[in-house]
Amino acid sequence: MRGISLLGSTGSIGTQTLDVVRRNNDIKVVALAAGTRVKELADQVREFKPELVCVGKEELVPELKVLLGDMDVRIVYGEEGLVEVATIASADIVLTAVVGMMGIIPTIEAIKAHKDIALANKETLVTAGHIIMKLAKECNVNIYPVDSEHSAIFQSLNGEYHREVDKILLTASGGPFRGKKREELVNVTLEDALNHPNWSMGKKITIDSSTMVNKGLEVMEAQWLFDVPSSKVQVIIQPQSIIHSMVEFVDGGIMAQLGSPDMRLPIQYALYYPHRRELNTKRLDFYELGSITFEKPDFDTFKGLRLAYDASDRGGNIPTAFNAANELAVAKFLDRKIKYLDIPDIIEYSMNETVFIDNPSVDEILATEKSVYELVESRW
Ligand code: MN3
Repeated sequence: MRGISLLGSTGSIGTQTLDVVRRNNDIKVVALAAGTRVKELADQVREFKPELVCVGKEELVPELKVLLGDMDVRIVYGEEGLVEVATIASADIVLTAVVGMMGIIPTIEAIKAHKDIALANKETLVTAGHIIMKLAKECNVNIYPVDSEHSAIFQSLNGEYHREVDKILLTASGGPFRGKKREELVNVTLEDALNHPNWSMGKKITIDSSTMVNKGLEVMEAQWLFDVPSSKVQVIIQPQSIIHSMVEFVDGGIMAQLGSPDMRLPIQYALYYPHRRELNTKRLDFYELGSITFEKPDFDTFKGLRLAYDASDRGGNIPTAFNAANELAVAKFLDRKIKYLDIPDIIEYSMNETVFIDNPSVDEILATEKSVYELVESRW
C-alpha cells in the first residue's frame, strides 16, 4: 500500500484529503502534522493510526500525549518535527497543505528524500519556485498540483506538448466583492470578507480570495508549475466557479476542466494520477446551470492582483516580499488591527522597500520574509 504523509492535516485541505483517503481505503496514512488543533489531530491519529505525529509547538505535546496515551505513535513538534513528517521513510507521497512560507523547508527536504509532492501550499512555489522546481527535476520527483485551478491546468495539459502551449487561462470567482469599486471597499468588515460565494476554505485563503491576492499567488504558482512567464497567464473572472481553468494552444484550441466546486476532486486526482476514481461530487447539470459568464478582472479595485504581476516581473525576492507582506497584513486584518484596504497598501509598500536579491537562496528568502515583517510591524 502506498504511504502518505500529510502536512496541515486539520485544515480545510487536510481534512478533505483524509476524507479522500478514508473513502478509497487503499492509501496508508503514515504521518500527520497539524498546528494547534490538538483534539482534532488526536482524533485523526485514532482513526488513521500513523506512526508519527507532529504539533506546531512544544507546549502542545503534553496535551497530545494525554489524549494519545494508549496509542503507539511517536510525537514530534515544531519546524524540525514538520521536516521529520515530510521525510519519513514509509511515505511515498507528501501532501503539503500548511499555510504560508513554513511549507518551504519541509517541501525541499521531502523532495531531497525522493517523495512525490502533492502541493496545496502555493506560498512555497511563489517564494522558492526557482529552487523547488529545479530540485524536483534533479531528484526525479513529481509535483502534483492540488490547487483546483492548477489541477485543472494539469488535467488540460494531459497528453499535450509544452512547446505548443500558447496561454494559460486562469479562472477566478472574483470573490465576494466582484463588481465593487475601491471606494465601496473602504469599510469592509472581517465578516464581509470571510463570506466567499462558492468555495468553503480556510480563513487566510478566503481573505486572499476577496482581495484577489490569492489569484495573484496562483499566477506565480502557475508560472513555476507549468514553466511559462506570467505574461502568458491570463486571469479570467468566471463567477460560477464551474470552469476551473483552461489552456490555450498555438492552434487556438482550448482545453478546460469543469465540475462542481469540490476540492476533493483535485486532491484525489493528485493522489491517484493518472487514474480517476469514483467520487460522490455534486454532478454538473448543464440544463440547470443555464449559463457560464466571463469578465475581465478590475486591476484598480483589486490592486493586489496587479501587484502580483509586478512582483513576478521583478522576480528575485520580490515575490517573497509580496507574499510575506500579505501574510502579515491578512493576520492583522483577521485580528481587526488594520482596515481592509490596508492589505494591498502594505504589500505595495513592502515590495517597494525591499532590497532586490536575484536568485535568492532559502536563507535569503527567509531573511526577506523577516525584514518585511519588521518593516510592516514598524508602520502598521
Ligand atoms: Mn485556487
